[in-house]
Amino acid sequence: MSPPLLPNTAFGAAWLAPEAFRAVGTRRVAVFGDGRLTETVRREVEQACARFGGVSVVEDGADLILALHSWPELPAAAEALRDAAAADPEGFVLSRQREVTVLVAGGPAGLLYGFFHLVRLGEVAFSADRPMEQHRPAMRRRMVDHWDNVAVHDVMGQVERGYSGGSIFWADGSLRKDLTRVRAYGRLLAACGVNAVSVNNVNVHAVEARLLTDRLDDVAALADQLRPYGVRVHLSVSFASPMVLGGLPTADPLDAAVRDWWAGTTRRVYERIPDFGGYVVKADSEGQPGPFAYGRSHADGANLLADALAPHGGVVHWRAFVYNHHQDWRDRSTDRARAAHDHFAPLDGQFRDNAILQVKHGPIDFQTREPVSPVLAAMPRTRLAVEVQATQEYTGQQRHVCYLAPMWREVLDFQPWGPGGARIADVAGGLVAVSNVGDDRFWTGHPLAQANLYAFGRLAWDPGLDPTAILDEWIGLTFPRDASGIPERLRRTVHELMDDSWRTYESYTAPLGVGFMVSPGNHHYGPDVDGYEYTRWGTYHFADRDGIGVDRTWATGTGFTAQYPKPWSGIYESLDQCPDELLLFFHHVPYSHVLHSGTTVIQHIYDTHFAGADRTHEMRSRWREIADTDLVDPDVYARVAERLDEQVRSAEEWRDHINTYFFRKSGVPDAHGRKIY
Ligand code: GCW
Repeated sequence: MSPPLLPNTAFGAAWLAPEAFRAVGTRRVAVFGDGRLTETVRREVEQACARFGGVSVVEDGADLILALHSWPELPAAAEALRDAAAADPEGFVLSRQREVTVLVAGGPAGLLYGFFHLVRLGEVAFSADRPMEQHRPAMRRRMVDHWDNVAVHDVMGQVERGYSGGSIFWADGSLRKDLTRVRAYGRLLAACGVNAVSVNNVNVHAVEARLLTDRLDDVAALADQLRPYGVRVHLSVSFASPMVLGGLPTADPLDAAVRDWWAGTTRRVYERIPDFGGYVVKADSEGQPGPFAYGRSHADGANLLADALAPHGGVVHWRAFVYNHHQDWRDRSTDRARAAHDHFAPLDGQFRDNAILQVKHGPIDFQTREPVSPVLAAMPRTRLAVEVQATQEYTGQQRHVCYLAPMWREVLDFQPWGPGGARIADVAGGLVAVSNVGDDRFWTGHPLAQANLYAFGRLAWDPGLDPTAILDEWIGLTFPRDASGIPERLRRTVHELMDDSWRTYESYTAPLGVGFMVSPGNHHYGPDVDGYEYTRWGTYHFADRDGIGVDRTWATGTGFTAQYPKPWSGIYESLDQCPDELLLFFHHVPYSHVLHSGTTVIQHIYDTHFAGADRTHEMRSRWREIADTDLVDPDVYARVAERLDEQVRSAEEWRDHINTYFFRKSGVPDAHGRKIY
């Protein structure tokens, strides 16, 4: 039996709690425009007004005007903003004009985003002295990728690396019969600015491969639900599709029959779904088929699909996650961190305009702390998207509180060419998150993990936003409140739990950027210091009795540091300059090595692990303090409380494994004599 289709608690409304619509819903609102998305906005306005006593009016007497800049007869108050609004079809201008709050959008999508911006602002949007604001998205492509399987697959379950139950799209091997929740999802995505979704796993199994051809109706049904919120549907496709679906003897990207097959298949997709977004491809990666089998490059592979999509306005997201997953751990010359740059940097300039190279934010694999991938600085003539994981595969699997916006903000702020140069946010035109939602009644397993998806969308829209401010927005939109707003005490509690939770998580898990130390057999949850050490996956820490870390310098190591432009190649190369938090990613050092912070590596490991585990106790205490209040729904309270118990248990387990392991390796006692086993 599939779990309930609609979230059955107040929290199921996520960041569109009905109460959040009060400010708009008490106004007299006039909407000028037509088309599908404008109709969506009209319906939203009507719904809000029906709840809070506002009315939908024509121009006269309006205290809120929402308008498309292209509307021929704009009221005078909106006319003044027409030109400014024209700049971007997804953007909008908001201003107080003649005592009316006026929002004029550059296009239908802008109207929708503008409407949700008003909801976010609440009453302050109507204050008399509010200066004019102009908004447009920094990133054109703001996408959520689902690793959802149509059918349940082996040990991964239905959603690969999913910690929120089953898929919201698929159940029991078919499309869900009731898609109400998909529509609610589209609405949530629009409200944080996301405009694209891919609906199946990048590891494409046999059943899912057929979505492209004979199960296209299912994809069309999903597109129908998401279209009213401006979200375009994409499919993950298998590079071997011409063989497995088309019966051809090859999938060679330069073969004429293969090219025809993709062109014809793609044409049929667009006949069925005219606004289909395009494809996502994981090729030559962890067993997925790809162009290497034919001696072709990844540019050949990506361009094959780009050419099929181009006549219809679609794009291909081609993933750069290509590495040898059959490495011999004894082979010290191979470095997985180098792989994406080695494969892709030489291809810069060879990709079509509608091919987007989708690059994981770090060179390895979504670890808690990694340097920014050097690929992002090496391909100025290629369209790039940065991929992050909202699903918490390596950051606590939605059992731990781990607010990821501070990490993502650091990635987006990184200046590969040094201070004053461009940031990652300037060189990437897209941000993609692996989804963290499922059919769980709170959407994300851990109720507080909703904030990660919300923050993702907001950062893709504006990478300059402050993570704490985003969290504040999320709190304001999510928790129940009365007319005077969210109680201050609740706000404070949630901030105390979440603001620094990423750094807290980092402090009790693998130290100083070395990564992994998780169990391959336990789905990457919990500590297993040597879990990956003698495997084929290329993720090693090389701890011995004297020291730890991976020498990635060009002087004595794998040469990975040389993949960065200056000044970072030099900074990472230098033991003196390398930032502490990435030290073991770039260098193998003795336990006695003194960090910039003044402590030795071994003492740092002990200190951070004791402090991190202690911090989880504090987090739990903060939450327990609101137990007997009515600040949160009891169901939400209980779920968070239960997960915090697990976080405390797990953080102590991490602490004791890591500390004991390094004490036994190094023989160096803790300077403060704390308990190590
Ligand atoms: O982090 C790893 C995951 C795999 C995933 C892969 C990828 C979808 O452990 O489950 O496969 O990354 O990004 O393709």
